[in-house]
Amino acid sequence: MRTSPAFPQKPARVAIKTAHRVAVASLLITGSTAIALAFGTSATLLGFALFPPLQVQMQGVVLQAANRPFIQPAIPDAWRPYIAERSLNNLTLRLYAGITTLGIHISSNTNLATGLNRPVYYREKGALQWLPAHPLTGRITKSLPQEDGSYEYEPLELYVTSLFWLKPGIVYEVCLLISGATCDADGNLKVSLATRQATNSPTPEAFFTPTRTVIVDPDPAKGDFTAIQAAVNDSATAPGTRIQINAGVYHEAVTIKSDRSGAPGRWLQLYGMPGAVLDGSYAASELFTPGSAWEKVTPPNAVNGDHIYKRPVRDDVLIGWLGDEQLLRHRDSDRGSGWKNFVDANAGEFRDGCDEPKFLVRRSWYMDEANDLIYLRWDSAVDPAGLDLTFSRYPMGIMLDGADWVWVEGLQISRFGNGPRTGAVYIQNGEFNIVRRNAILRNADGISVIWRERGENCQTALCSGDDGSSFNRVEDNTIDNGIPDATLSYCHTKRSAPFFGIRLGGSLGNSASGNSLTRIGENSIQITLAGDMAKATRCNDEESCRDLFPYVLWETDVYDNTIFTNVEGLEPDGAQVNGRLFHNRLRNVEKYLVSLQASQYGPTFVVRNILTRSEPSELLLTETTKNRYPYLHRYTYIYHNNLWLDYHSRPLSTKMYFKEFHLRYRNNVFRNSSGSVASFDNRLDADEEEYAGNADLDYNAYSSGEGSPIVNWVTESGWDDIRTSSRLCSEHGLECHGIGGGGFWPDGLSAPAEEDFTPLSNGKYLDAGEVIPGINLPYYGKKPDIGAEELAMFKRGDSNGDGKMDIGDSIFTLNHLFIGGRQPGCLDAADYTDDGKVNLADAVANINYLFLGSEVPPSEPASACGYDPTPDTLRCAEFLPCAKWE
Ligand SMILES: [Ca+2]
Ligand SMILES: [Ca+2]
Ligand SMILES: [Ca+2]
Ligand SMILES: [Ca+2]
Repeated sequence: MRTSPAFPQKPARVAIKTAHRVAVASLLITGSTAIALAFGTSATLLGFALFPPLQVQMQGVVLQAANRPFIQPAIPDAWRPYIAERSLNNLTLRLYAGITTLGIHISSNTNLATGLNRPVYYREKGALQWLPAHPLTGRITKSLPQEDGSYEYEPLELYVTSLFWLKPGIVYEVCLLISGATCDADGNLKVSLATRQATNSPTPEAFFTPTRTVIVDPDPAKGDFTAIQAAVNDSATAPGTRIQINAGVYHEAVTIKSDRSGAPGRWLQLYGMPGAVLDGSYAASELFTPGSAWEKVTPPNAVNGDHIYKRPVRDDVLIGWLGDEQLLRHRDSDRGSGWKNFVDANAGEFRDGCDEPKFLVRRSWYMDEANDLIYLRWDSAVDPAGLDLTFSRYPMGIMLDGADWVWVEGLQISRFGNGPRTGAVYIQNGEFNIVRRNAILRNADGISVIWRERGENCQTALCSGDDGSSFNRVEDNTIDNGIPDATLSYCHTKRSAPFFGIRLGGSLGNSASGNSLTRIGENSIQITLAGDMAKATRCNDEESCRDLFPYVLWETDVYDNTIFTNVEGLEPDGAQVNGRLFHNRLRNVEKYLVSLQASQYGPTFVVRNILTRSEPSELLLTETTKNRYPYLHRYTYIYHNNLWLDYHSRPLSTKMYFKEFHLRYRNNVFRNSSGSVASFDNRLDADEEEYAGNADLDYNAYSSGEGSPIVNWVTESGWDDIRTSSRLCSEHGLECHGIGGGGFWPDGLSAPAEEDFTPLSNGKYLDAGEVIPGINLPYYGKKPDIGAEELAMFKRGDSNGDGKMDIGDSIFTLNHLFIGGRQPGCLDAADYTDDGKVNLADAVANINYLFLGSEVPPSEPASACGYDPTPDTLRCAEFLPCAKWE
């Protein structure tokens, strides 16, 4: 029987690792009589919120722990617990903390079904009015494959999955409407929770003080160990140990298994000092068979001008480099069938949109595993003996196999990837691990966080870990796979090798934030269960399709990443619930900026991302091979993104081949300088009785080239080019509040060419959006602005944004200017003199006015909330005293 780390199952049937089950409230109630709830703190939630990059920390209470005790750390005074105030018969409520959000999942296997398809409301504690949380209800029906090949269907489980952005420092009440029409009626389920300001949080380093430090140094005289693995393996290496890795190149692959785990709050830390390099290279001189030489070969069907050389090797290798650039391996190297295609590019088919056969990649190579030969193809006559070739000896640089509480920081990790599952860092079935501030350069894959089931898909050596792979953090790393510009295209790299930047395929609460990714080759950041897509292609009927996705990923956050000069951007394919991709910047991504294809559950949120490219590119949503995934249920929400492109034939592409399909766009900016902005393909599959639904678009802004359609509406009867949002509204009921269309109007944003998408206070984007509870609160002015940025109102002089002007504002400004203090959330507010600069003069003018008799008040707006009347390069992103929360 399979196990699932995150999917709720009947406890009697499943042995699961429960440490990651956060703030689980299993509310087992008979009639109206509440049984005692066991309150305790959740170590797991605490761990996840350790160093909040945004605004919120949360502290939870486990209402009922499952079959393992939770570790209970001390509760900081300012934190308050979740409290369940009402409960229901045989109902399970889960509160899953995201970064700034709270996901709520409610399931029941009883006949409460009719009571569960209900909205969730929230409010600040003490407020009179309940606000609807994100208006979403989801349903998941699940089957479990049995050992004899049959399926056992669980009773219908219904989920309410809800979401809202949390405001810091506030206690919220959350209400699930069960009984009656309002939350105040008796019988509803209520929970309260507290959030905490992040600004007073300690730095990450402060969360961990090593109890013991050992030194790894290439020079035995300078350290305790000369190899990292030896330090890990040492019997004295206990939780809380920092393994300090001094400068030097370490030629090894490091494996950390569960028996070397850290402990809650006491990580096992691999801490690289400047110059510490973990290197997985296999020098050509080591790899080639001794005494051998390159030999030029001329296959009869070789492409004209190709120069092909071969040489015997002592080992199979799959990833190679020429200098610092990755040399694309022929895609069929490890399948034994590609020789013909390697030498005869004309035999290859053309991919869509590719102007070369997909198999033709100059400067590529082929591994003949059966005969231990490497073939090198060059586009000119070179002597390969003179090339600076290296290959990867190991699949993974640092493998966490079931290990928890391991922290990897400060290392350069390079030239790993020799195998089907690869990565500079590979976390498998591990929890609370942190991979932070590393330079992940020239590997096949960057960082993988995966959960791997035991059984047929598990290679024995890699399956020793626990179930579950949760609450791992991948942050502030630099990842560069070294794909050379000449081959950095979808036509060349797709399936040439597994090139991922970051792959989040773990169980619950994994995140990737603040990473910088370039020259990746395929998905920059992917959210998926390993094997999802490959399995889905074999999904031919409802029963087998359900079998393919028995596991789900909960609460995966991808935010504040920078992705530039890549083939593909974000790819949330898979079986996630509450996959959230927000505040990312993607620039110059060649093919798919955001690609959503197969997804069983949803919701997936794509919020406030900025996507730019001056050459063909697209935000591709939900295109699939016809009828490939007909049984997937999905909820996708596209809010407040800027898609700013210069020509592509289908920048925003949507096809609808889903049985249940819920796709909603709100408050986005879609711009294409020429050509259509979007295509919506409504053609029915031949064997589909009906297509699944419709995209729901409203309050979006369109601009396109003069005379270009804003939307291609595609049906069996052909393409309809729709050039105005009013026609979208009148004919399809879409975009009845949309703006734009029929022309190219880049005005209204500060400086799009410089990627400054701040709305102008007199532009079309200001206050043109729709309030989406839980998503775009707070906002400023009359309504939320359209696009990724909201222009904040402010009162000048209140530099620290606390609602009053006093000496604290000068101090705050001076701290920022001279001792590295936090930048004001609203720089315009700190610009007392409104000269477009924040400097000493502003602090001095403030002090003069407050204390020294100066009669020069701050420039307007100062007496009331307002926008900056004088345009400048300062930005006002946040000024809470002027914010609206409902
Ligand atoms: Ca606004
Ligand atoms: Ca102030
Ligand atoms: Ca100034
Ligand atoms: Ca100004």
